Amino acid sequence: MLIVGAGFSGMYLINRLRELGLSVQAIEAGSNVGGTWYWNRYPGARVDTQSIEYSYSFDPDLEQEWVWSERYAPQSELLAYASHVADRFDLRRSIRFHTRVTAAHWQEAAEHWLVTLGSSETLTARHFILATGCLSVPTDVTFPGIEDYHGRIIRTSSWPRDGVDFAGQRVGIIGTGSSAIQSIPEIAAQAAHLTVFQRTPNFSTPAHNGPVPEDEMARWKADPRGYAAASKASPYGFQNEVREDKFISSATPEEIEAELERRWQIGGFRILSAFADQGIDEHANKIVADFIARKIREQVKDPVVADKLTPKDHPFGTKRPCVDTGYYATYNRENVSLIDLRESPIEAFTVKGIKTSDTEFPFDTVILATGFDAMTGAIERIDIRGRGGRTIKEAWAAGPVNYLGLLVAGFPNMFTITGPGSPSVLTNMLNAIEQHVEWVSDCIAHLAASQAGSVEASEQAQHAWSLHVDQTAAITLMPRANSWYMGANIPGKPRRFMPYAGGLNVYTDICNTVAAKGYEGCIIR
Ligand code: FAD
Ligand code: N01
Repeated sequence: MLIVGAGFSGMYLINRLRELGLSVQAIEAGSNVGGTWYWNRYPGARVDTQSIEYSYSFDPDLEQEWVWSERYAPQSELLAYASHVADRFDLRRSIRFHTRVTAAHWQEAAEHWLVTLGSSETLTARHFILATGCLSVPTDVTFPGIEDYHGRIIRTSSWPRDGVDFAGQRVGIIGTGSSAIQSIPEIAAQAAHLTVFQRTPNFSTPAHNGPVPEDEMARWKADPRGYAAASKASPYGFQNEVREDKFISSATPEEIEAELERRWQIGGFRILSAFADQGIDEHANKIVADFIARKIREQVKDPVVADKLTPKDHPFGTKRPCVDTGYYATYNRENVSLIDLRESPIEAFTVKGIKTSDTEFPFDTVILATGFDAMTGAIERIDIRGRGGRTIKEAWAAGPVNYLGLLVAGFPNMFTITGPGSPSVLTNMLNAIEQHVEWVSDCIAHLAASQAGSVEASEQAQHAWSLHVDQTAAITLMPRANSWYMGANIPGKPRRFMPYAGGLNVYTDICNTVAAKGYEGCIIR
């Protein structure tokens, strides 16, 4: 059993598969567990899903012994949690760190995978499980002249482990996604000057971080199992007061305003599910977007800057919304400036800094908060070859296709955890991970019990599922944005809405039904 990755997916897989009595080996490129929380150490990095929900719930004792200090835990605490879980379940003895999986070739006769580590070492494994993360490979964005720049360049996604002292520095940051929106207020508070290079503004709502709210904590304490179950049984994998019965089209302006304001005051993602039609109806969505635009104007003193920070090219929720602590107010600081790259694009890096079409900016440090080759990036960077030597890149040339986001036709005994075609990044990932790990483990146990050598998706099941994923996305406004969900942030990447937009609850029911029907749609030999 070979697992690639030792983030929260790989860690739970090790534990679960060991419980089945299977021999497990995980391979991790980093030097420790934690995945996302091991790599992304930029200032301000924290979850934007409430920590009491963004936790494992497979072990009641673990649940009780770990107490989160804040509603949205910081990266350091998330990494400490990952480390605690690794110690508690003795996971590290099954993980080989500092090692990258570079290739995996299915061996037809032997019915196993031949897996290459680094440049030459090989291992064999009957099952090959990709727990490689949806947001683990940074984009390889580059700029002319970047190699001539004499200052320091740092990516948010591989932040130096010993931190960075920005005191007295002139700092530039490229990007205004979640990573930038979390780090900008913190860097601005330290640096002499911070220049933000924005190509496209994003919607961001306030975190209102602090201790876990008392009513929420009381509900969790009264029934932690029930609390976790309720999160898992919701479309987002966290409790967000999803209103499937309340429509903007039939509400009065006063009702809409009151509801949006109430949710804004709670903070986080709460405003994402205020009305059932905001994600599917352009007019309804515009009302929510206008409400947020007004909130941006209220926070930013300079109306020109506020206007530049207001998204106009995509409906709210169609790119992953950001959650911030003081992001917009940061632009009221004397030492922060916003450069709109639509008005003055970056032409090149120079020895001293960055040159746009009208100005040269000298910087001591430039931060690239330029995002990830999401969902397929880490998988396609491995030379994976299935039946007949067909590569995963060939199979996914027109965008990722698979069955349930878990199995790919022609790639036997290969599973993807929170891969494309599953709810994954549209949900609280901890719950999406637990659901996938449990389904995969049960499937492997089923194979063992029936003495079968392999499982893979049938072409028909894969086709039907991929069509369902496309059709579900098409009901929503999601495909309208140039988002990483669509692969639009990577030049040449096929445009296909990658996650499954049907909700974690609906998806879990489908997966359970498939399993109950003897893994319907799978070829088991
Ligand atoms: P990862 O944590 O990405 O771990 C994958 C691991 O696989 C990595 O350690 C990587 O080094 C390793 N790996 C990949 N390829 C190879 C290879 N070829 N060989 C060896 N090792 C390899 N989700 C939420 O639900 N809520 C949040 O608030 C949230 N916040 C986030 C904040 C940031 C900054 C980012 C980047 C993501 C966030 N996410 C959030 C998504 C987050 O990725 C998931 O919640 C979760 O941590 C994913 O766990 P994972 O184990 O599946 O993947
Ligand atoms: O990346 P992004 P991220 N020139 O892709 C810009 C999760 N996450 O790391 O939109 C100039 O969102 C790009 O501009 P544009 C979360 O799922 C969660 O911030 O392409 N700019 C954009 O502004 C999130 O969605 C948290 O026009 C360039 C930015 O870089 C996902 O990870 C925190 C450029 C990239 O934004 C990714 O977030 C962090 C170029 N050549 C991450 N190329 C939480 O809060 C790119 N950009 C929990």
